[in-house]
Amino acid sequence: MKYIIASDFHIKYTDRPKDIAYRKDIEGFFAGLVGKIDGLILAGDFFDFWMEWDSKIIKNYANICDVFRDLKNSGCRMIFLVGNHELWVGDYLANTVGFEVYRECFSEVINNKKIFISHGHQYIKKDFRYLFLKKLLSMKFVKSLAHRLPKRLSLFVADTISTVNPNSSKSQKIATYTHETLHEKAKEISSDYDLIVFGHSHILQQEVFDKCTYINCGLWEKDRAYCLFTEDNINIVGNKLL
Ligand SMILES: [Mn+2]
Repeated sequence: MKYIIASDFHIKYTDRPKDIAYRKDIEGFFAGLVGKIDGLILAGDFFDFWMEWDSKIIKNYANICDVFRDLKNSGCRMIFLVGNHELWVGDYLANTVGFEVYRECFSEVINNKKIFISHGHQYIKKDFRYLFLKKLLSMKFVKSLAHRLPKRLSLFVADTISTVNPNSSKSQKIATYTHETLHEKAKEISSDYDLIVFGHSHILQQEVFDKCTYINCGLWEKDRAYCLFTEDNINIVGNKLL
């Protein structure tokens, strides 16, 4: 069974030319996988911000959802791990696109290997910005207010909140801490698994602990890398190689 595991695409819904081009590129990448893979696992933060209103979604995410539906219809198993940028994922991706949606982690034996996949943000105890946002976004009145505001206004607020300057020294400190914490976590549970994949750190990594391979797919925009997982191979590859 040929599986692809990838994370942290952080696709934005905005109409900036750069964001439109990035979305198109990713739609093309996934369209190219139709009929070629048996499983797709998205390990979190595929969307930079997700919101849904009953059965409606952000319109600039409609194309990629169509591509995912084509993948699903081609017989591909679709698994979606919710990242910290997607806390408002509701039923749409499961009911309308056909993903199996997991909020914490996904673990199963596939290709005779025991795998453990998680976005990983829940293991980062000292990321106070995330903890604050999580608390705010889990409040019922915040969610209901956001859903009653005009769409454009809620989306503008969301875009402002979710945009972080990755070069600030504070961001870099959090990035290093995140990277080290996830590496430690993987090491700690490595004796129970053959493959562990986390996202969130945005730092591309592949390491073998005894018989367990730990992979972090990095940041798609920068690395364009995913984990290719078959009966006889586990590896990070660039998207040009499939
Ligand atoms: Mn994340």
